[in-house]
Amino acid sequence: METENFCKRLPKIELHAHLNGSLSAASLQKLNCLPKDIVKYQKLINLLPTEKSLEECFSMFKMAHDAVNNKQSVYLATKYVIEDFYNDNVVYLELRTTPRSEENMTKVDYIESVVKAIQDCKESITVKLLLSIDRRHDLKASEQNMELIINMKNQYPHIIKGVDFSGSPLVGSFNSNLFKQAIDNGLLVTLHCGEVKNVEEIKQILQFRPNRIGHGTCIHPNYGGSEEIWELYCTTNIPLECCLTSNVVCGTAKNYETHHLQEWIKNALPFTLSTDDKGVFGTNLSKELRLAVQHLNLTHEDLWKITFDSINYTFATEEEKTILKRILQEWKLTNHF
Ligand code: 6MZ
Repeated sequence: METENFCKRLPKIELHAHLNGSLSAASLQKLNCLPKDIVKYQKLINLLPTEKSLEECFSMFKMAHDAVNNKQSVYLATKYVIEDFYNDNVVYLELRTTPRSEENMTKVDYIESVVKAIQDCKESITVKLLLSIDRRHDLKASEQNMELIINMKNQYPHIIKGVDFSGSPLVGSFNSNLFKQAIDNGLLVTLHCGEVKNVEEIKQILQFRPNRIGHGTCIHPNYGGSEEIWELYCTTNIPLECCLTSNVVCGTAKNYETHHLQEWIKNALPFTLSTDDKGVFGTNLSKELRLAVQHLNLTHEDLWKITFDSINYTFATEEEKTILKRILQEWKLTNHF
């Protein structure tokens, strides 16, 4: 089977997707996003990677936030994003989003609209929700958000599975006590870690031992980290959510060939391939897998194994994991690769 076809048809696992960054231009159009904003969005997607910076990428989220600002649009946005992943043969999706209040919508309304769209999802795809704590918020606001997240998790324990720590890595700081509360209340934790150089914070995050980390760009000494934090990371066995295109487009990785994932591959460390913000970065999971074959010399067998192993890193139940493993095994048998 040729690579494009293989990557498209493989039943895939997506563990790092931000809801509002995952909206395609077509979905934004359906959500009545202003035409001038859509043009800007598409132009940004088409710029050469080096022309963009992390800050420019972050300005893109405002467009989606302006269009997704009431219960109905949050519901629809979630549905569109799930449909896109389903159409790309993603069988298990962890969607993450930052609870947001707007003029006619409380944070509870926001979360409930996302949950409802997940519950109403008819396609054969399993979707779980992770709620994000934004780095921009101060400790008091983050504590209030964490309290809300814990309350909502208690209401929807089969859907809300975890907490994420995200937002511009250029602001804010990590607070371990805050996330300890999440763990104490039965939530799993994934933390954006080392998207930019910040040895001290990376050390704090690794010592906290989250269930997964996102990006991990600047941990290895050759990529702006240090021997100490790399060695620490290697002892933890924490799976990395790797977002190739996001890192290249944001300029935090120079290119695909020299991407820091090479260190994970070389040292047989656990990782999963993800899209991050497929709308903003004009990608999808099939494409991310293809890029790993093209630029990082992974084989089809490697992709199958990475996907299969990713099942163990999900926040799904053991029963759900068993079903997903069966899907992958059956697919391998029927496709003889
Ligand atoms: C860190 C990111 C991100 O939450 O409104 N977000 N945080 N690093 C990244 N790498 C590029 N990409 C997205 O989705 C958009 C929000 O996700 C976070 C940012 O806080 C952004 O505002 P939601 O659904």
